[in-house]
Amino acid sequence: MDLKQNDRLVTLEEFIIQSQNRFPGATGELSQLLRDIGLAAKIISREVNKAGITNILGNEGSTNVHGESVKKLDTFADQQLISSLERSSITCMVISEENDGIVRLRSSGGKYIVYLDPLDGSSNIDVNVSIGSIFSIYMREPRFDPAVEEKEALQPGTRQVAAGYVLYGSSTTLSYTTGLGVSLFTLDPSIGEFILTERKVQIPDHGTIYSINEGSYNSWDLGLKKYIKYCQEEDQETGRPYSARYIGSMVADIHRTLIKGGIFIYPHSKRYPDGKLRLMYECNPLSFIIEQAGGMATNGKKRIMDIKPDSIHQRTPIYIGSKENVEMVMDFLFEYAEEEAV
Ligand code: AHM
Ligand code: MG
Repeated sequence: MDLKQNDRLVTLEEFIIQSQNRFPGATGELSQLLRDIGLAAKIISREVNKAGITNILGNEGSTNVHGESVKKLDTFADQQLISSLERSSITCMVISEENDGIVRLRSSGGKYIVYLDPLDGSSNIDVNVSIGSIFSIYMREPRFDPAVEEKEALQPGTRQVAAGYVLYGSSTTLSYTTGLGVSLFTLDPSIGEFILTERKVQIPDHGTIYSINEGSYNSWDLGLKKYIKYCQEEDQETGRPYSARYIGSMVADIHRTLIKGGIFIYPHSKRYPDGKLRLMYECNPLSFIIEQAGGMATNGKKRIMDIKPDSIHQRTPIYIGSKENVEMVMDFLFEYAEEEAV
């Protein structure tokens, strides 16, 4: 880990400015946007850490657009991120898990569109388990009229200009990419700064952890059932049986996968025919991160970031992680799809 540069710590702000300086024509707007998200993340981190001692835990009493109960912290995180983005006038539209339609910001001339999952894994808040925030950034296409429309936000993941996540765990970490590798920062609460912990994170090509909610086993496709059995069989050469780890907060499960390797799967099932996780503010940004670190992400048939979105809240199955593990599960899905079809 390259914690220090010239023997001193590098903050998120410095790192963003240094990165921007490598591109002489850069306007600095994307850098500002990333700094705005960094600031909101620090405020959310503070609230998450004191959630147990203030009265912020528990249901707010409403349900979000997907019929799930909204926790107070979800709303808090949503508002912090949106107001932080509003301040610098470079974002025209926000799409967030907590809001049904698009949120038009006052700066309708801003050239960025931001997708947010303000507090992912929120069912884990009450039990003091890691949760996170996810963001995904696109540019507006110049051909559109000044009035911001939802259809402008329906861009495939390959068009993301930046994406990242903040994990509120035993420490708070922030990872982001602008397409030039993944950088990882850790919040030092004593000085209130995110400090660079790794400049170019690489996911191992092969990992020995699989991560899936096995409660839905009976409604999986045959290929997936066979793959999970394969993970559980003994084989010294490939390190099997693999370990099973499932936190139930996608950000936390992906962070572990990024660092240790392995595979995270949320497939389609009887309960979730299109998968549970959202394409635009969960799967695309985390796929961008994993791909930039050398991993892979598919929906079982095609690359996640190549999916052309039909709606801002659409769901997708996802198979994501170390290249060799994802390729292996794809082989199983392909082989047994034929058998199931017969
Ligand atoms: P959320 O955005 O409402 O928190 O839901 C998404 C979460 C993911 O973080 C996690 O991977 C998944 O739901 C867990 O779902 P399940 O409880 O069905 O395993
Ligand atoms: Mg979520």
